Amino acid sequence: MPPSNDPDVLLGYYRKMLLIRRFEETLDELFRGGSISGTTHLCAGQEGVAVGACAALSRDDHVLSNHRGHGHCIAKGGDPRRIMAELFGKVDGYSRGRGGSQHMAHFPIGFLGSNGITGGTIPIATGAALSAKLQRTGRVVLAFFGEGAANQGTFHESLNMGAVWDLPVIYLCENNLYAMSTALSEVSRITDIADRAAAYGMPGAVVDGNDVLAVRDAVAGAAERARAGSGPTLIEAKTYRFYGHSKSDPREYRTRDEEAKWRERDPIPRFARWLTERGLLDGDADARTKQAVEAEVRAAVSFAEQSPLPDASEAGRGLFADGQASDGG
Ligand SMILES: Cc1ncc(C[n+]2csc(CCOP(=O)(O)OP(=O)(O)O)c2C)c(N)n1
Repeated sequence: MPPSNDPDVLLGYYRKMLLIRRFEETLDELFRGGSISGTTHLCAGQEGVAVGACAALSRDDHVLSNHRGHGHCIAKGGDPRRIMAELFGKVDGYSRGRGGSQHMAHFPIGFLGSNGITGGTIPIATGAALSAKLQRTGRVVLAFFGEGAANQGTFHESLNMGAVWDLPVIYLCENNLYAMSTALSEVSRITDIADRAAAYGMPGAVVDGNDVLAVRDAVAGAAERARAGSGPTLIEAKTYRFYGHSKSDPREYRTRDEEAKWRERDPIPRFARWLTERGLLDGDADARTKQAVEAEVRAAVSFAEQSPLPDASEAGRGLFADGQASDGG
């Protein structure tokens, strides 16, 4: 079924992108203020990819997310309160406070987990797609990963296997130009990761990652192909992260001028303009949406602050496949 262009659906994408943006900006403030420890990788600037991709999937479909995963989780239907509680290390977090930013999962919404291992999502998604195929669940699996991860050996092995077995998997590369401080141009003779699809005999497509509808439509096409039993697709979404790689990154490897140019392509105001031009959004509705989003993020922070710390006896739970493994709950 092609994606819906019902006004409420479209406004829903806008709201979700705003929610992810405010969630990430708030996290940045909380880290700077010392309320949260550890590290984090913010996805501000890349909301169009998360929301567009998840809009093309059903709740039952599976998503694998990387270290830059808060937006993926929210886009797949994750509750910002529980994501925030996980970041605070509290018991109401998706991993009961033991995983933090890079290790949360919630199986009921098809979020099979974020993953701190660069490239780690790619083989797991391939395995989940093999399971879906063998069990005939009709599910599609989507792996998010960066262009840096596309140079891991597991990228090549997994895509080859996914293609040979016609698995229902979508490999979605978020090319934000830099892997930590390394520009793609320093480590690849090609500029489009999607070109590699030809080597495995699957379709490859480049899409504007800052255009939520372009991402949605590309993923919808790939999902249809996967469900029809025709195998995987590699989609490369060109995008940009507005913050540094992680919490402490002075961004010396890129210019402020380049950053300003990408800010002009910010997926959120861009989609707001698109909605406004079609009479679907006006100033009042925009202000109301932003207020509601702000309230939702504030509520997530209060929820996380009030949630208890886990009991010390839980520290070892979910570490081993001992029957007490995490339920992804
Ligand atoms: C196997 C492995 N090697 C190295 C790292 C350190 N590391 C963390 S994020 C990152 C860069 C990932 O870049 P990319 O895949 O492009 O994603 P982005 O951060 O740009 O979203 C690296 C090298 C890691 N986490 N895992």
